Amino acid sequence: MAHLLSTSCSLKITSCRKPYSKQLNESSNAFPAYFSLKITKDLYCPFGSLVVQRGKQQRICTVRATTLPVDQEAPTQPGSGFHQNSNGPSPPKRVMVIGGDGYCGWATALHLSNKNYEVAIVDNLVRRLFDHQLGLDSLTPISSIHNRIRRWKSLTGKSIQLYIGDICDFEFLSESFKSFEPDAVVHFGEQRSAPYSMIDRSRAVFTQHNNVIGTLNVLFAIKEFREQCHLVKLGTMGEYGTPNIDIEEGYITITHNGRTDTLPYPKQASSFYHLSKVHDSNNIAFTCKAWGIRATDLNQGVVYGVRTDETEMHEELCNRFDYDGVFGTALNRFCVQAAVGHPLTVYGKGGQTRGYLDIRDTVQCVELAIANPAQRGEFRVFNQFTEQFSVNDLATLVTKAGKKLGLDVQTISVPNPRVEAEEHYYNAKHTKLIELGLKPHLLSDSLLDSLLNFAIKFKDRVDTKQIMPSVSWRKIGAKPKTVSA
Ligand code: NAD
Ligand code: USQ
Repeated sequence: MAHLLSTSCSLKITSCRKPYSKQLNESSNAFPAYFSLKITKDLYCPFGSLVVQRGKQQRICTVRATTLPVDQEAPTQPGSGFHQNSNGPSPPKRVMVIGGDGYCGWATALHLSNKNYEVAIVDNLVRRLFDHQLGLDSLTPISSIHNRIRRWKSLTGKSIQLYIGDICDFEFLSESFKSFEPDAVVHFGEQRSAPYSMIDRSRAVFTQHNNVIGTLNVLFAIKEFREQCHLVKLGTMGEYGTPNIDIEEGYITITHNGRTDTLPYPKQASSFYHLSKVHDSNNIAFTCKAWGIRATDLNQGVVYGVRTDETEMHEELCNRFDYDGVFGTALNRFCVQAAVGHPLTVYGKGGQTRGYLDIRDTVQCVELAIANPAQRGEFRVFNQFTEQFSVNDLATLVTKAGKKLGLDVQTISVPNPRVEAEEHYYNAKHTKLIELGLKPHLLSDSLLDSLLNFAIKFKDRVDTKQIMPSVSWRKIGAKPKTVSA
Protein backbone atom coordinates (compact mmCIF):
# COMPACT_ATOMS: atom_id res chain seq x y z
CA MET A 1 0.00 0.00 0.00
CA ALA A 2 1.36 3.39 -0.90
CA HIS A 3 0.02 6.56 0.64
CA LEU A 4 -0.81 9.28 -1.83
CA LEU A 5 1.39 11.77 -0.02
CA SER A 6 4.05 9.25 0.84
CA THR A 7 7.42 10.57 1.92
CA SER A 8 8.98 7.51 0.33
CA CYS A 9 9.17 9.31 -2.99
CA SER A 10 11.93 11.80 -3.66
CA LEU A 11 9.73 14.82 -3.01
CA LYS A 12 10.23 16.71 0.22
CA ILE A 13 7.02 17.47 2.07
CA THR A 14 6.52 20.54 4.23
CA SER A 15 3.39 22.40 5.19
CA CYS A 16 1.95 25.73 4.15
CA ARG A 17 -1.39 27.35 3.44
CA LYS A 18 -0.46 29.67 0.59
CA PRO A 19 0.10 27.76 -2.61
CA TYR A 20 1.77 30.30 -4.89
CA SER A 21 3.22 33.34 -3.24
CA LYS A 22 6.25 34.44 -5.22
CA GLN A 23 7.27 34.56 -8.80
CA LEU A 24 10.48 33.00 -10.08
CA ASN A 25 12.96 35.49 -11.44
CA GLU A 26 11.96 35.57 -15.11
CA SER A 27 15.48 36.07 -16.32
CA SER A 28 16.35 32.67 -14.92
CA ASN A 29 17.50 30.35 -17.62
CA ALA A 30 18.09 27.20 -15.65
CA PHE A 31 15.36 24.99 -14.33
CA PRO A 32 15.57 24.24 -10.60
CA ALA A 33 17.65 21.26 -9.61
CA TYR A 34 14.71 19.63 -7.89
CA PHE A 35 11.19 20.20 -6.68
CA SER A 36 9.85 19.88 -3.21
CA LEU A 37 6.23 19.65 -2.31
CA LYS A 38 4.18 21.89 -0.03
CA ILE A 39 0.99 20.49 1.37
CA THR A 40 -1.74 23.04 1.08
CA LYS A 41 -5.15 23.14 2.64
CA ASP A 42 -6.47 24.47 -0.66
CA LEU A 43 -9.53 22.40 -1.51
CA TYR A 44 -8.59 22.25 -5.12
CA CYS A 45 -5.08 21.00 -4.64
CA PRO A 46 -4.87 17.53 -3.11
CA PHE A 47 -1.14 17.33 -3.64
CA GLY A 48 0.28 20.73 -2.73
CA SER A 49 2.18 23.12 -4.94
CA LEU A 50 5.52 22.91 -6.63
CA VAL A 51 8.27 24.71 -4.81
CA VAL A 52 11.68 25.58 -6.13
CA GLN A 53 14.69 25.01 -3.92
CA ARG A 54 18.19 26.25 -4.53
CA GLY A 55 20.76 25.32 -1.90
CA LYS A 56 19.45 26.20 1.54
CA GLN A 57 17.30 29.05 0.29
CA GLN A 58 13.73 28.04 -0.33
CA ARG A 59 11.33 30.03 -2.48
CA ILE A 60 7.72 29.27 -3.20
CA CYS A 61 6.81 30.13 -6.72
CA THR A 62 5.06 29.34 -9.90
CA VAL A 63 7.61 28.89 -12.67
CA ARG A 64 6.56 31.39 -15.30
CA ALA A 65 9.39 31.93 -17.69
CA THR A 66 10.57 29.81 -20.59
CA THR A 67 13.26 27.59 -19.20
CA LEU A 68 15.18 26.82 -22.36
CA PRO A 69 16.86 29.40 -24.54
CA VAL A 70 14.39 30.37 -27.25
CA ASP A 71 15.74 29.97 -30.75
CA GLN A 72 13.94 32.27 -33.18
CA GLU A 73 15.43 30.74 -36.36
CA ALA A 74 12.72 29.99 -38.92
CA PRO A 75 12.66 26.41 -40.18
CA THR A 76 14.11 25.99 -43.66
CA GLN A 77 11.94 23.25 -45.15
CA PRO A 78 8.45 24.37 -46.18
CA GLY A 79 5.85 21.94 -44.84
CA SER A 80 2.26 21.90 -43.69
CA GLY A 81 3.08 24.37 -40.95
CA PHE A 82 3.44 27.10 -43.55
CA HIS A 83 0.62 29.25 -44.95
CA GLN A 84 0.86 29.69 -48.70
CA ASN A 85 0.20 33.01 -50.42
CA SER A 86 1.02 34.49 -53.81
CA ASN A 87 4.44 35.66 -52.58
CA GLY A 88 5.41 32.18 -51.41
CA PRO A 89 5.28 30.70 -47.94
CA SER A 90 4.54 33.10 -45.09
CA PRO A 91 5.80 32.47 -41.55
CA PRO A 92 4.82 29.12 -40.04
CA LYS A 93 1.74 28.79 -37.91
CA ARG A 94 2.50 29.04 -34.22
CA VAL A 95 0.94 26.26 -32.20
CA MET A 96 0.83 26.17 -28.41
CA VAL A 97 0.54 22.59 -27.13
CA ILE A 98 -0.84 22.66 -23.59
CA GLY A 99 -0.04 19.36 -21.84
CA GLY A 100 2.86 18.81 -24.25
CA ASP A 101 4.84 16.71 -21.75
CA GLY A 102 2.07 14.08 -21.61
CA TYR A 103 1.31 10.98 -23.67
CA CYS A 104 -0.72 12.54 -26.51
CA GLY A 105 0.83 16.00 -26.14
CA TRP A 106 4.48 14.97 -26.48
CA ALA A 107 3.84 12.92 -29.62
CA THR A 108 1.79 15.80 -31.07
CA ALA A 109 4.34 18.52 -30.23
CA LEU A 110 7.09 16.57 -32.03
CA HIS A 111 4.85 15.77 -34.99
CA LEU A 112 3.86 19.42 -35.47
CA SER A 113 7.44 20.61 -35.04
CA ASN A 114 8.53 18.07 -37.66
CA LYS A 115 5.87 19.47 -39.99
CA ASN A 116 7.43 22.91 -39.55
CA TYR A 117 4.91 24.45 -37.22
CA GLU A 118 6.47 26.73 -34.59
CA VAL A 119 5.68 24.86 -31.39
CA ALA A 120 5.58 25.86 -27.74
CA ILE A 121 4.83 23.39 -24.97
CA VAL A 122 2.95 24.61 -21.90
CA ASP A 123 2.88 22.12 -19.04
CA ASN A 124 3.11 22.20 -15.25
CA LEU A 125 4.53 18.64 -15.14
CA VAL A 126 1.79 17.66 -12.68
CA ARG A 127 1.39 14.31 -14.39
CA ARG A 128 4.93 13.32 -13.37
CA LEU A 129 3.97 14.35 -9.83
CA PHE A 130 0.86 12.11 -9.82
CA ASP A 131 3.12 9.18 -10.69
CA HIS A 132 5.42 9.98 -7.76
CA GLN A 133 2.50 10.34 -5.38
CA LEU A 134 0.83 7.09 -6.40
CA GLY A 135 4.11 5.18 -6.71
CA LEU A 136 3.53 4.55 -10.43
CA ASP A 137 5.90 4.65 -13.37
CA SER A 138 5.69 4.53 -17.14
CA LEU A 139 6.64 1.17 -18.69
CA THR A 140 9.14 3.12 -20.77
CA PRO A 141 11.83 5.26 -19.17
CA ILE A 142 11.02 8.88 -20.03
CA SER A 143 13.52 11.73 -20.08
CA SER A 144 12.93 15.10 -18.45
CA ILE A 145 11.11 17.60 -20.65
CA HIS A 146 14.32 19.63 -20.91
CA ASN A 147 16.36 16.69 -22.18
CA ARG A 148 13.58 15.74 -24.57
CA ILE A 149 13.54 19.20 -26.12
CA ARG A 150 17.34 19.45 -26.25
CA ARG A 151 17.54 16.06 -27.94
CA TRP A 152 14.91 17.09 -30.49
CA LYS A 153 16.89 20.26 -31.28
CA SER A 154 20.15 18.36 -31.64
CA LEU A 155 18.60 15.76 -33.98
CA THR A 156 16.51 18.04 -36.18
CA GLY A 157 17.70 21.60 -35.62
CA LYS A 158 14.14 22.50 -34.65
CA SER A 159 13.37 24.42 -31.48
CA ILE A 160 10.38 23.86 -29.23
CA GLN A 161 9.70 26.63 -26.74
CA LEU A 162 8.82 25.66 -23.20
CA TYR A 163 6.60 27.38 -20.65
CA ILE A 164 6.39 25.57 -17.34
CA GLY A 165 3.40 26.51 -15.25
CA ASP A 166 -0.22 25.90 -14.41
CA ILE A 167 -2.91 27.09 -16.83
CA CYS A 168 -5.23 27.56 -13.84
CA ASP A 169 -2.91 30.49 -13.02
CA PHE A 170 -4.23 33.12 -15.44
CA GLU A 171 -1.23 35.40 -14.96
CA PHE A 172 1.10 32.64 -16.10
CA LEU A 173 -1.14 31.75 -19.03
CA SER A 174 -1.44 35.41 -20.09
CA GLU A 175 2.33 35.80 -20.11
CA SER A 176 2.69 32.64 -22.19
CA PHE A 177 0.09 33.89 -24.70
CA LYS A 178 1.62 37.37 -24.94
CA SER A 179 5.09 35.95 -25.38
CA PHE A 180 4.34 33.15 -27.87
CA GLU A 181 1.35 34.65 -29.76
CA PRO A 182 -0.22 31.36 -30.89
CA ASP A 183 -2.29 30.95 -34.06
CA ALA A 184 -3.69 27.70 -32.64
CA VAL A 185 -3.82 26.21 -29.17
CA VAL A 186 -4.04 22.45 -28.79
CA HIS A 187 -5.29 21.78 -25.28
CA PHE A 188 -4.31 18.40 -23.82
CA GLY A 189 -3.49 19.82 -20.36
CA GLU A 190 -5.98 18.13 -18.08
CA GLN A 191 -6.16 15.44 -15.41
CA ARG A 192 -7.29 12.67 -17.71
CA SER A 193 -7.81 9.54 -15.63
CA ALA A 194 -11.35 8.48 -14.75
CA PRO A 195 -10.11 6.28 -11.84
CA TYR A 196 -7.95 9.14 -10.46
CA SER A 197 -11.03 11.38 -10.37
CA MET A 198 -12.92 8.70 -8.43
CA ILE A 199 -10.29 8.08 -5.67
CA ASP A 200 -11.81 10.51 -3.19
CA ARG A 201 -13.43 13.91 -2.81
CA SER A 202 -10.21 15.86 -3.11
CA ARG A 203 -9.24 14.19 -6.41
CA ALA A 204 -12.75 14.68 -7.76
CA VAL A 205 -12.61 18.38 -6.85
CA PHE A 206 -9.06 18.72 -8.13
CA THR A 207 -9.97 17.12 -11.47
CA GLN A 208 -12.95 19.35 -12.10
CA HIS A 209 -11.17 22.49 -10.89
CA ASN A 210 -8.02 21.78 -12.89
CA ASN A 211 -9.87 20.87 -16.08
CA VAL A 212 -12.76 23.32 -16.04
CA ILE A 213 -10.88 26.36 -14.75
CA GLY A 214 -7.85 25.61 -16.94
CA THR A 215 -10.05 25.52 -20.05
CA LEU A 216 -11.97 28.61 -18.97
CA ASN A 217 -8.65 30.45 -18.59
CA VAL A 218 -7.61 29.35 -22.09
CA LEU A 219 -10.90 30.76 -23.45
CA PHE A 220 -10.35 34.08 -21.66
CA ALA A 221 -6.72 34.22 -22.85
CA ILE A 222 -7.84 33.74 -26.46
CA LYS A 223 -10.49 36.43 -26.08
CA GLU A 224 -8.11 38.91 -24.47
CA PHE A 225 -4.88 38.30 -26.37
CA ARG A 226 -5.43 36.27 -29.59
CA GLU A 227 -8.98 36.64 -30.85
CA GLN A 228 -8.26 34.85 -34.13
CA CYS A 229 -6.57 31.89 -32.44
CA HIS A 230 -8.17 28.48 -33.10
CA LEU A 231 -8.75 26.33 -30.03
CA VAL A 232 -8.33 22.60 -30.63
CA LYS A 233 -9.58 21.02 -27.42
CA LEU A 234 -9.28 17.36 -26.48
CA GLY A 235 -12.65 16.12 -25.34
CA THR A 236 -13.64 12.49 -25.00
CA MET A 237 -16.07 9.99 -26.48
CA GLY A 238 -17.00 9.24 -22.86
CA GLU A 239 -18.96 12.50 -22.75
CA TYR A 240 -21.76 10.74 -24.66
CA GLY A 241 -21.93 7.66 -22.42
CA THR A 242 -23.55 4.60 -23.95
CA PRO A 243 -27.02 5.65 -25.20
CA ASN A 244 -29.29 3.11 -26.87
CA ILE A 245 -29.21 5.08 -30.14
CA ASP A 246 -26.44 5.98 -32.63
CA ILE A 247 -23.97 8.59 -31.39
CA GLU A 248 -23.64 11.56 -33.76
CA GLU A 249 -20.69 13.96 -34.02
CA GLY A 250 -21.58 16.56 -31.43
CA TYR A 251 -25.10 17.45 -32.57
CA ILE A 252 -28.40 15.66 -33.17
CA THR A 253 -31.43 16.82 -35.11
CA ILE A 254 -34.61 16.21 -33.12
CA THR A 255 -38.25 16.62 -34.06
CA HIS A 256 -40.38 17.17 -30.96
CA ASN A 257 -44.08 18.01 -30.93
CA GLY A 258 -43.91 18.84 -34.60
CA ARG A 259 -40.92 21.22 -34.38
CA THR A 260 -37.35 20.39 -35.44
CA ASP A 261 -34.01 21.65 -34.16
CA THR A 262 -30.35 20.63 -34.22
CA LEU A 263 -29.12 20.46 -30.63
CA PRO A 264 -25.98 19.40 -28.76
CA TYR A 265 -25.99 15.60 -28.48
CA PRO A 266 -27.08 14.53 -24.93
CA LYS A 267 -24.20 13.85 -22.55
CA GLN A 268 -24.18 11.02 -19.98
CA ALA A 269 -20.68 10.93 -18.54
CA SER A 270 -19.80 8.26 -15.99
CA SER A 271 -16.95 9.62 -13.88
CA PHE A 272 -16.03 12.99 -12.40
CA TYR A 273 -13.28 13.14 -15.04
CA HIS A 274 -15.63 12.52 -17.95
CA LEU A 275 -18.04 15.06 -16.44
CA SER A 276 -15.27 17.68 -16.42
CA LYS A 277 -15.10 17.29 -20.21
CA VAL A 278 -18.85 17.86 -20.50
CA HIS A 279 -18.52 21.06 -18.47
CA ASP A 280 -15.61 22.15 -20.72
CA SER A 281 -17.70 21.53 -23.84
CA ASN A 282 -20.53 23.68 -22.51
CA ASN A 283 -18.15 26.53 -21.66
CA ILE A 284 -16.50 26.37 -25.08
CA ALA A 285 -19.85 26.25 -26.91
CA PHE A 286 -21.04 29.30 -24.98
CA THR A 287 -17.91 31.37 -25.68
CA CYS A 288 -18.05 30.52 -29.39
CA LYS A 289 -21.52 32.07 -29.43
CA ALA A 290 -20.82 34.95 -27.06
CA TRP A 291 -17.32 36.01 -28.15
CA GLY A 292 -16.91 34.46 -31.58
CA ILE A 293 -14.19 32.03 -30.44
CA ARG A 294 -13.30 29.46 -33.12
CA ALA A 295 -13.10 25.97 -31.59
CA THR A 296 -12.80 22.31 -32.47
CA ASP A 297 -13.69 19.76 -29.80
CA LEU A 298 -11.98 16.46 -30.55
CA ASN A 299 -14.02 13.80 -28.79
CA GLN A 300 -11.24 11.27 -28.67
CA GLY A 301 -11.66 7.56 -27.96
CA VAL A 302 -9.18 5.42 -26.02
CA VAL A 303 -5.64 5.79 -27.40
CA TYR A 304 -3.21 2.85 -27.77
CA GLY A 305 0.36 2.42 -28.93
CA VAL A 306 3.49 4.35 -28.13
CA ARG A 307 5.61 4.83 -31.22
CA THR A 308 5.28 7.71 -33.65
CA ASP A 309 7.77 8.58 -36.42
CA GLU A 310 9.31 11.28 -34.26
CA THR A 311 9.51 9.49 -30.88
CA GLU A 312 11.24 6.60 -32.72
CA MET A 313 14.17 8.85 -33.61
CA HIS A 314 15.99 8.55 -30.27
CA GLU A 315 15.50 6.82 -26.92
CA GLU A 316 15.43 10.22 -25.19
CA LEU A 317 12.33 11.08 -27.25
CA CYS A 318 10.49 7.94 -26.11
CA ASN A 319 6.88 8.51 -25.04
CA ARG A 320 5.30 7.39 -21.77
CA PHE A 321 3.35 4.11 -21.66
CA ASP A 322 0.99 3.71 -18.71
CA TYR A 323 -0.12 0.22 -17.70
CA ASP A 324 -1.22 0.69 -14.07
CA GLY A 325 -4.80 0.53 -12.79
CA VAL A 326 -5.17 4.31 -12.52
CA PHE A 327 -3.65 5.79 -15.72
CA GLY A 328 -3.22 2.70 -17.93
CA THR A 329 -5.85 2.32 -20.67
CA ALA A 330 -7.38 -0.97 -21.80
CA LEU A 331 -5.35 -2.16 -24.79
CA ASN A 332 -2.00 -0.83 -23.56
CA ARG A 333 -2.65 -2.57 -20.23
CA PHE A 334 -3.57 -5.86 -21.88
CA CYS A 335 -0.33 -5.90 -23.89
CA VAL A 336 1.76 -5.39 -20.76
CA GLN A 337 -0.28 -7.98 -18.86
CA ALA A 338 0.30 -10.51 -21.65
CA ALA A 339 4.03 -9.72 -21.69
CA VAL A 340 4.48 -10.42 -17.96
CA GLY A 341 2.14 -13.43 -17.76
CA HIS A 342 -0.58 -11.61 -15.80
CA PRO A 343 -4.14 -12.61 -16.78
CA LEU A 344 -5.92 -9.97 -18.84
CA THR A 345 -8.16 -7.95 -16.52
CA VAL A 346 -11.58 -7.80 -18.14
CA TYR A 347 -13.85 -5.77 -15.86
CA GLY A 348 -17.27 -7.36 -15.37
CA LYS A 349 -18.90 -8.95 -18.42
CA GLY A 350 -16.49 -7.25 -20.84
CA GLY A 351 -19.17 -6.05 -23.27
CA GLN A 352 -18.12 -2.42 -22.62
CA THR A 353 -17.58 -1.02 -26.12
CA ARG A 354 -15.56 2.11 -26.89
CA GLY A 355 -13.92 3.86 -29.82
CA TYR A 356 -10.14 3.28 -30.08
CA LEU A 357 -7.30 4.82 -32.08
CA ASP A 358 -3.57 4.49 -32.61
CA ILE A 359 -1.48 7.34 -31.19
CA ARG A 360 -0.19 7.93 -34.74
CA ASP A 361 -3.77 8.88 -35.63
CA THR A 362 -4.07 11.22 -32.64
CA VAL A 363 -1.24 13.33 -34.02
CA GLN A 364 -2.66 13.15 -37.56
CA CYS A 365 -6.14 14.25 -36.41
CA VAL A 366 -4.80 17.21 -34.47
CA GLU A 367 -2.75 18.33 -37.46
CA LEU A 368 -5.82 18.05 -39.70
CA ALA A 369 -7.89 20.12 -37.27
CA ILE A 370 -5.22 22.84 -37.17
CA ALA A 371 -4.72 22.90 -40.92
CA ASN A 372 -8.52 23.26 -41.46
CA PRO A 373 -9.56 25.68 -38.71
CA ALA A 374 -13.07 26.32 -37.48
CA GLN A 375 -14.74 29.57 -38.55
CA ARG A 376 -15.14 32.51 -36.16
CA GLY A 377 -17.93 31.64 -33.72
CA GLU A 378 -18.04 28.00 -34.85
CA PHE A 379 -18.03 25.19 -32.28
CA ARG A 380 -17.08 22.11 -34.28
CA VAL A 381 -17.16 18.61 -32.80
CA PHE A 382 -15.30 15.66 -34.33
CA ASN A 383 -15.46 12.13 -32.97
CA GLN A 384 -11.80 11.10 -32.99
CA PHE A 385 -11.43 7.34 -33.16
CA THR A 386 -10.99 4.82 -35.95
CA GLU A 387 -12.54 1.52 -34.75
CA GLN A 388 -14.76 0.32 -31.93
CA PHE A 389 -14.10 -2.76 -29.80
CA SER A 390 -15.55 -4.32 -26.69
CA VAL A 391 -13.17 -5.21 -23.87
CA ASN A 392 -13.80 -8.91 -24.69
CA ASP A 393 -12.81 -8.22 -28.34
CA LEU A 394 -9.53 -6.70 -27.16
CA ALA A 395 -8.81 -9.64 -24.85
CA THR A 396 -9.40 -12.08 -27.74
CA LEU A 397 -7.12 -10.12 -30.08
CA VAL A 398 -4.31 -9.90 -27.53
CA THR A 399 -4.64 -13.60 -26.66
CA LYS A 400 -4.33 -14.53 -30.34
CA ALA A 401 -1.38 -12.23 -30.95
CA GLY A 402 0.30 -13.46 -27.74
CA LYS A 403 0.01 -17.09 -28.82
CA LYS A 404 1.85 -16.29 -32.05
CA LEU A 405 4.73 -14.97 -29.93
CA GLY A 406 4.69 -18.06 -27.70
CA LEU A 407 2.99 -16.33 -24.74
CA ASP A 408 0.43 -18.20 -22.65
CA VAL A 409 -2.25 -15.50 -22.29
CA GLN A 410 -5.11 -16.07 -19.82
CA THR A 411 -8.07 -13.81 -19.08
CA ILE A 412 -9.86 -13.22 -15.77
CA SER A 413 -13.12 -11.47 -15.11
CA VAL A 414 -12.44 -8.88 -12.42
CA PRO A 415 -15.43 -7.53 -10.44
CA ASN A 416 -16.03 -4.23 -12.20
CA PRO A 417 -14.58 -1.38 -10.11
CA ARG A 418 -16.64 1.08 -12.21
CA VAL A 419 -20.33 1.76 -12.53
CA GLU A 420 -20.97 1.36 -16.25
CA ALA A 421 -23.09 -0.69 -18.66
CA GLU A 422 -21.37 -4.02 -19.36
CA GLU A 423 -23.63 -5.00 -22.27
CA HIS A 424 -25.00 -2.23 -24.45
CA TYR A 425 -25.64 -0.88 -27.93
CA TYR A 426 -22.80 1.22 -29.36
CA ASN A 427 -22.58 2.79 -32.79
CA ALA A 428 -20.72 6.08 -32.91
CA LYS A 429 -20.25 8.13 -36.09
CA HIS A 430 -16.70 9.17 -36.97
CA THR A 431 -16.62 10.48 -40.53
CA LYS A 432 -15.65 14.13 -40.22
CA LEU A 433 -11.91 13.57 -39.74
CA ILE A 434 -11.89 11.00 -42.54
CA GLU A 435 -13.51 13.65 -44.77
CA LEU A 436 -10.66 16.01 -43.85
CA GLY A 437 -8.13 13.39 -44.98
CA LEU A 438 -7.40 11.10 -42.01
CA LYS A 439 -5.72 7.86 -43.14
CA PRO A 440 -6.30 5.53 -40.18
CA HIS A 441 -3.78 3.03 -38.83
CA LEU A 442 -6.17 0.20 -37.99
CA LEU A 443 -5.43 -2.37 -35.30
CA SER A 444 -3.73 -5.12 -37.28
CA ASP A 445 -1.96 -8.34 -36.28
CA SER A 446 1.38 -6.73 -37.09
CA LEU A 447 0.65 -3.73 -34.90
CA LEU A 448 -0.38 -5.96 -32.00
CA ASP A 449 2.82 -7.99 -32.49
CA SER A 450 4.88 -4.85 -32.35
CA LEU A 451 3.04 -3.54 -29.27
CA LEU A 452 3.51 -6.88 -27.52
CA ASN A 453 7.19 -7.01 -28.46
CA PHE A 454 7.55 -3.49 -27.13
CA ALA A 455 5.97 -4.55 -23.82
CA ILE A 456 8.24 -7.62 -23.70
CA LYS A 457 11.31 -5.44 -24.26
CA PHE A 458 10.52 -3.41 -21.13
CA LYS A 459 8.89 -6.14 -19.04
CA ASP A 460 11.58 -6.00 -16.32
CA ARG A 461 10.32 -2.52 -15.48
CA VAL A 462 6.78 -3.73 -14.78
CA ASP A 463 5.58 -3.50 -11.19
CA THR A 464 2.92 -6.24 -11.20
CA LYS A 465 1.41 -4.80 -7.98
CA GLN A 466 0.16 -1.84 -10.03
CA ILE A 467 -1.86 -3.93 -12.44
CA MET A 468 -5.07 -4.73 -10.58
CA PRO A 469 -7.59 -1.88 -10.29
CA SER A 470 -7.50 -0.08 -6.94
CA VAL A 471 -10.20 2.56 -7.25
CA SER A 472 -13.87 1.72 -6.78
CA TRP A 473 -16.66 3.93 -8.15
CA ARG A 474 -18.90 2.62 -5.37
CA LYS A 475 -16.52 3.46 -2.55
CA ILE A 476 -15.39 7.00 -3.34
CA GLY A 477 -13.86 8.28 -0.12
CA ALA A 478 -14.53 11.60 1.54
CA LYS A 479 -10.89 12.23 2.41
CA PRO A 480 -7.51 11.56 0.77
CA LYS A 481 -6.72 7.97 1.58
CA THR A 482 -4.41 5.12 0.92
CA VAL A 483 -4.63 3.52 -2.49
CA SER A 484 -3.64 -0.08 -3.08
CA ALA A 485 -0.21 -0.22 -4.63
P1 NAD B 1 -1.36 12.86 -19.82
O1 NAD B 1 -1.72 12.81 -18.39
O2 NAD B 1 -0.29 11.93 -20.31
O3 NAD B 1 -0.92 14.34 -20.22
C1 NAD B 1 -1.59 15.49 -19.76
C2 NAD B 1 -0.54 16.59 -19.59
O4 NAD B 1 -1.18 17.78 -19.16
C3 NAD B 1 0.50 16.23 -18.53
O5 NAD B 1 1.81 16.42 -19.02
C4 NAD B 1 0.18 17.19 -17.37
O6 NAD B 1 1.34 17.54 -16.63
C5 NAD B 1 -0.43 18.38 -18.12
N1 NAD B 1 -1.37 19.18 -17.29
C6 NAD B 1 -2.43 18.73 -16.57
N2 NAD B 1 -3.02 19.76 -15.94
C7 NAD B 1 -2.33 20.88 -16.27
C8 NAD B 1 -2.45 22.26 -15.92
N3 NAD B 1 -3.39 22.69 -15.08
N4 NAD B 1 -1.56 23.14 -16.44
C9 NAD B 1 -0.59 22.72 -17.29
N5 NAD B 1 -0.42 21.43 -17.65
C10 NAD B 1 -1.29 20.53 -17.15
O7 NAD B 1 -2.70 12.66 -20.65
P2 NAD B 1 -2.89 12.19 -22.17
O8 NAD B 1 -3.19 10.74 -22.18
O9 NAD B 1 -1.80 12.73 -23.00
O10 NAD B 1 -4.25 12.95 -22.51
C11 NAD B 1 -4.19 14.26 -23.07
C12 NAD B 1 -5.60 14.78 -23.32
O11 NAD B 1 -6.27 13.90 -24.22
C13 NAD B 1 -6.47 14.85 -22.07
O12 NAD B 1 -7.25 16.01 -22.11
C14 NAD B 1 -7.35 13.63 -22.16
O13 NAD B 1 -8.57 13.85 -21.54
C15 NAD B 1 -7.50 13.47 -23.67
N6 NAD B 1 -7.75 12.06 -24.04
C16 NAD B 1 -6.80 11.09 -23.79
C17 NAD B 1 -7.06 9.77 -24.15
C18 NAD B 1 -6.09 8.65 -23.87
O14 NAD B 1 -6.44 7.47 -24.14
N7 NAD B 1 -4.89 8.91 -23.37
C19 NAD B 1 -8.27 9.46 -24.79
C20 NAD B 1 -9.20 10.47 -25.03
C21 NAD B 1 -8.92 11.79 -24.66
N1 USQ C 1 -11.35 -1.83 -18.77
C1 USQ C 1 -11.28 -3.19 -18.50
N2 USQ C 1 -10.11 -3.68 -18.01
C2 USQ C 1 -9.02 -2.89 -17.79
C3 USQ C 1 -9.09 -1.52 -18.08
C4 USQ C 1 -10.29 -1.02 -18.56
O1 USQ C 1 -12.24 -3.93 -18.69
O2 USQ C 1 -7.99 -3.41 -17.33
C5 USQ C 1 -12.59 -1.28 -19.33
C6 USQ C 1 -13.19 -0.13 -18.52
O3 USQ C 1 -14.04 -0.61 -17.51
C7 USQ C 1 -13.90 0.67 -19.60
C8 USQ C 1 -13.07 0.44 -20.84
O4 USQ C 1 -12.26 -0.70 -20.59
O5 USQ C 1 -15.17 0.13 -19.82
C9 USQ C 1 -12.15 1.61 -21.20
O6 USQ C 1 -11.39 1.92 -20.04
P1 USQ C 1 -9.97 2.66 -20.16
O7 USQ C 1 -9.35 2.67 -18.80
O8 USQ C 1 -9.19 2.10 -21.28
O9 USQ C 1 -10.41 4.11 -20.64
P2 USQ C 1 -11.22 5.26 -19.89
O10 USQ C 1 -11.22 5.15 -18.44
O11 USQ C 1 -12.54 5.38 -20.58
O12 USQ C 1 -10.35 6.54 -20.21
C10 USQ C 1 -9.45 6.64 -21.32
C11 USQ C 1 -8.54 7.82 -21.05
C12 USQ C 1 -9.39 9.09 -20.98
C13 USQ C 1 -10.23 9.22 -22.23
C14 USQ C 1 -11.07 7.96 -22.49
C15 USQ C 1 -11.73 7.96 -23.85
O13 USQ C 1 -7.84 7.64 -19.83
O14 USQ C 1 -8.54 10.21 -20.85
O15 USQ C 1 -11.09 10.32 -22.13
O16 USQ C 1 -10.17 6.82 -22.52
S1 USQ C 1 -13.35 7.26 -23.78
O17 USQ C 1 -13.24 5.93 -23.18
O18 USQ C 1 -13.83 7.19 -25.13
O19 USQ C 1 -14.14 8.12 -22.94
